[in-house]
Amino acid sequence: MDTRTDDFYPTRLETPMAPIDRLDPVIHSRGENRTNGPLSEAELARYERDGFLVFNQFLDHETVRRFQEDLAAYENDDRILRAEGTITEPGKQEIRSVFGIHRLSQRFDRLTRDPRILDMVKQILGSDAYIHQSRINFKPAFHGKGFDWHSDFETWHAEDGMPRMRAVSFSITLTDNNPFNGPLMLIPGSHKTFIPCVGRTPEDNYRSSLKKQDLGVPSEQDIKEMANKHGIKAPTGPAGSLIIFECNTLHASNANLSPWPRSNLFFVYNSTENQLTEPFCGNKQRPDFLGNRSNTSALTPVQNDGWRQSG
Ligand code: 6CS
Ligand code: FE
Repeated sequence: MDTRTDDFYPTRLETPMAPIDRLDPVIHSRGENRTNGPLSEAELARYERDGFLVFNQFLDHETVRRFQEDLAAYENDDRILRAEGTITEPGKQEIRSVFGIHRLSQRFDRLTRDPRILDMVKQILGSDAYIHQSRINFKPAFHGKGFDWHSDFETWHAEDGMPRMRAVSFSITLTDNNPFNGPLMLIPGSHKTFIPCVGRTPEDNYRSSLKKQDLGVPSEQDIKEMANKHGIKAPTGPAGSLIIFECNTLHASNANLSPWPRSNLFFVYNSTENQLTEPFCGNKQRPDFLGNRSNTSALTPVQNDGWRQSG
């Protein structure tokens, strides 16, 4: 297949290609839109430099407890277990991820539209936004598997036709994340480089990639160079913490051999000015629960009283 002329981030190639510099801003808002928002200039500068930000205890204990109850109920809920977006661990019946969670639960849907979250999203993306993808990743105690190194943008570009780097993930921890239960690892500064990956994408790749990703993973050499240059960070903290990370930040997580489960919630916001096109890998579009195309108008805020820790 010929490379499209509007493809600024070529990937899934037959032969290796050198990493390329990011072409898009990291913070898309300017002037007053940049300064008038919940994120301070110091936080914005850190996000620009590292490609992520961490706020411990973003949600209050009571809210976290209610979400945890919802998660526990999902594990025995036939509607969830049979849902298209529910992915089980390789070779097991244990839940690994539930995609499209904001469509399954009103509580999660309201959280995606929390005014403070939306104000931060606007400050980062410089426009209105909609949910490109939402999910819960469960990592059960003792046998939860890990996630290989990748940039989410690489997949969303190749497999969903997301044209530019103008999306951001908000991850809220619903259990404590500690050094032993497979917390998210990130390479600070990696968001400034796009690493083209080798390998043609088979149709319906997601059926295997969501259990274990083989395509769209940078070479070990590329990861090593990035990590030697920038180091690796694995933020830990209590349940209810928030990690905001840029769509091109390289990340991974280890298996959970600890006796403590780890569950994190992810909402991916895409700019309304960065609507999906046809997938750049040339395949058919992925289902809506992975790359939402059916509801892409600007999210409107809803007040969630008592949802947040003060400060
Ligand atoms: O295919 C996707 O969209 C998903 N895959 C990975 C490994 N991370 C981002 C996203 O949830
Ligand atoms: Fe990811």
